[in-house]
Amino acid sequence: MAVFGDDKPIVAISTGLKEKSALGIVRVSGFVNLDFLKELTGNAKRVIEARQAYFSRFYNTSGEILDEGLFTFFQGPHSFTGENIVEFHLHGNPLILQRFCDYLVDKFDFRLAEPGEFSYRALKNEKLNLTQVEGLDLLLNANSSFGLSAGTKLLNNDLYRDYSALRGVFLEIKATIELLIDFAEDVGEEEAWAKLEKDTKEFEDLIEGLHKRTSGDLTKILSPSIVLVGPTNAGKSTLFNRLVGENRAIVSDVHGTTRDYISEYISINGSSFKLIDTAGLRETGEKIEKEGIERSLDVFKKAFYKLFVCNPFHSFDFDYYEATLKECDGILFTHSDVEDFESKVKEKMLSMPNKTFFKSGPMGAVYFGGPIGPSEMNGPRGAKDDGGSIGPDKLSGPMGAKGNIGPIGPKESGAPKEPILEDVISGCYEAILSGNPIAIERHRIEISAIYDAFNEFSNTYKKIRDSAILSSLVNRLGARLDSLVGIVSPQEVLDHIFSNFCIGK
Ligand SMILES: Nc1nc2c(ncn2[C@@H]2O[C@H](COP(=O)(O)OP(=O)(O)OP(=O)(O)O)[C@@H](O)[C@H]2O)c(=O)[nH]1
Ligand SMILES: [Mg+2]
Repeated sequence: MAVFGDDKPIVAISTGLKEKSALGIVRVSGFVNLDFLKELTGNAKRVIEARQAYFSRFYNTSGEILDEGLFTFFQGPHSFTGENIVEFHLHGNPLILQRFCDYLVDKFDFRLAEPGEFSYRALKNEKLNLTQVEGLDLLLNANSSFGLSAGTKLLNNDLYRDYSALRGVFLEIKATIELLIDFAEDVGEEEAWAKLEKDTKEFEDLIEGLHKRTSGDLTKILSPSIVLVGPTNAGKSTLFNRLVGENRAIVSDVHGTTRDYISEYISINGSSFKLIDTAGLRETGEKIEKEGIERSLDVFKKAFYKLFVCNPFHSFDFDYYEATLKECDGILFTHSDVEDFESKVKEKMLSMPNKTFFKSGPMGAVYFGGPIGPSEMNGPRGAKDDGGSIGPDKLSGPMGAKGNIGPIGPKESGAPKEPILEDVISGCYEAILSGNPIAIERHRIEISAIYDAFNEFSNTYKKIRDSAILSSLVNRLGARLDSLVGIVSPQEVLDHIFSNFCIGK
């Protein structure tokens, strides 16, 4: 493996490179002895024990103080990389940290680390396996709580254990087939076929379990987005601002106010979602608006939860919105503070597909929703069948900022219970997470390939009991397994994995 050039000692800022903060960490790895550290601390005789934090000043050659802070020595192989490491906890101004790194490079035999080079050395020195490195990558780049926990699990070898179990059964299958080739005429042949049958069944159960966990769109799982679409002037940006808790999007009564889509992260029931406000959809000949609409439809297609927002008082051409309405997950009506809202909503619903319907409170301030039953628009509609406009008095208070969307009326108002928007969304999200999806694209591809290779093996095995043919199929299966477990890691796989890493990791 030679993703990174040489084994020279490396140095990097391991905390953020741009933001000023109270503390920053510089990490060095791969040095032979602690002479540089003794010189840096201005104490050639100091005793430095591993895994002890020491406070010190750090000096340059002219005796000027570079900074002061803590340092800890980790003696290889008992370190993250498996090499000798020192971590310096310095003041978090990136200028201080950069000057410190530059000094180590100029004065001692260090070079600046490439992104991911510490992790690469950990892999090379078998301190981490490939799935752990991938877990680390997931953890550091996660945009959702699921990504965080999936990354942590990978780091803790959860999946690796499953893969190893699969490979263990595979090795049994392979050994039996080799035995069958070598001792075809032996008396033990029948037992060998029986063992093969048992192991094949075990492998099948394991790979099917893993294969099920590769279903679903990974982008939606790792970076779930909620997109607000709908006609111009529907109140999308008003709702967006309420949900993010600030006046992020421009709101106006001019049709086509939002051009480029904008997004912010919000937290719903503990999970993070990217909320996207989009350009209102309408027929237009205006070039920029048209481009904005195309982009809106593009993010709409990729979104995890697609909410169609509309003003029930607007008349709109259903043919134009038909596809979007069909594809959306829920429909939300705004302008509940305007007289006659309920009858307008009922009227509109007659021409809409049967989706989960929600209503916002005045100016998107509060909202509640819930599926509206089969007919009339079918069946009881809960709170609002009593008619009348929805006022804040009947609902709960205004929606909060990030992490505090809702709570929504019915629960607190004593009105009949209706599902609320955030509950519906987090319910959908939990449903896709309940299958414990595998969060690494490479693993998904390998598992699918193993699944196919196994099916080919298994179908052949059921038809003909020819150990030579089975042997070649089993070898193909083995190659994919080795690649999944990381026993064989082609250069481009490593390049791809490490290209995601940041400097200092
Ligand atoms: N009365 C009332 N007015 C609302 C409500 N929601 C939005 N509005 C008003 O409707 C107008 C359009 O609101 P926006 O949020 O800009 O609508 P939009 O869907 O983002 O519009 P585009 O960006 O043009 O697609 C603004 O004047 C809002 O103040 C509501 O619930 N009640
Ligand atoms: Mg808008």
